[in-house]
Amino acid sequence: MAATAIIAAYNEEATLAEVLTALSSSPLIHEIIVVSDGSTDRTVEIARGFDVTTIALKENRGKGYAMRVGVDYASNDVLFFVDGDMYNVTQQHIDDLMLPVMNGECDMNIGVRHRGPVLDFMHLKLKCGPVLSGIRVMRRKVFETVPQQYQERFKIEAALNCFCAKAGYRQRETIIYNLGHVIKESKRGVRSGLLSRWDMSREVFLLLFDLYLFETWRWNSPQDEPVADFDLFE
Ligand SMILES: Nc1nc2c(ncn2[C@@H]2O[C@H](COP(=O)(O)OP(=O)(O)OP(=O)(O)O)[C@@H](O)[C@H]2O)c(=O)[nH]1
Ligand SMILES: [Mg+2]
Repeated sequence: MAATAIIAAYNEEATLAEVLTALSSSPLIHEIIVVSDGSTDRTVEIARGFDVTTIALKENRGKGYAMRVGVDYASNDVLFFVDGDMYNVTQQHIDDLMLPVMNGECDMNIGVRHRGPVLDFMHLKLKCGPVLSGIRVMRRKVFETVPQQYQERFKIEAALNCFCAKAGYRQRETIIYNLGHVIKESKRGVRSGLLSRWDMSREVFLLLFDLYLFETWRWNSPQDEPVADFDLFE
């Protein structure tokens, strides 16, 4: 099975090169697509320095939309979504995430950063809170089960978990050790980072009611969205 790595990146100039270096060295990854989500820093320039497809959205459209654009351009059945703000990405991390899907053991494998034995146990075994990590590998059919109205901003991960389960596809979580990432408060400053974290948390919290209680997708058909304007560098 061939695989495409998709990085939806919004102003990730500090870490993107390291992520792309690691992905480019993996024999499991056959294509890499960077979707710059209206970045205003050097994200596009950095991506263009690698042998990858770069899609530069002219306006910021949110993470889920950027991922969807990446999926539309991907040529392969296995999709590896990677956040652009990680560091210390090793070949072992990539193998641990990719191989269960490539070997047909599951349809979606979510990479969960190790946070100590107690927190890992509460999160993954006792199911305290949703698993919202953005680093995940899946078959294309899993992404396509998500109704379009949930393929937006930070809704996408919670929606993938929900619709993957509803469709009966097999989902797995894999703990990843020693993977660093830069949090919003460091990237954007404390005030703006905290505001953005609040927005993201509120969006996901409200969404969980919709997904598991109100199920509004059953009667609300998606609105037509304006198609994003972008530059494509292949
Ligand atoms: N914040 C944000 N991230 C985006 C957007 N579009 C794409 N992304 C990318 O989505 C990934 C995750 O975004 P983050 O803001 O780091 O969210 P997070 O990792 O859940 O939260 P942190 O704990 O702050 O790291 C990164 O690779 C971003 O570059 C956007 O509009 N806003
Ligand atoms: Mg992050």
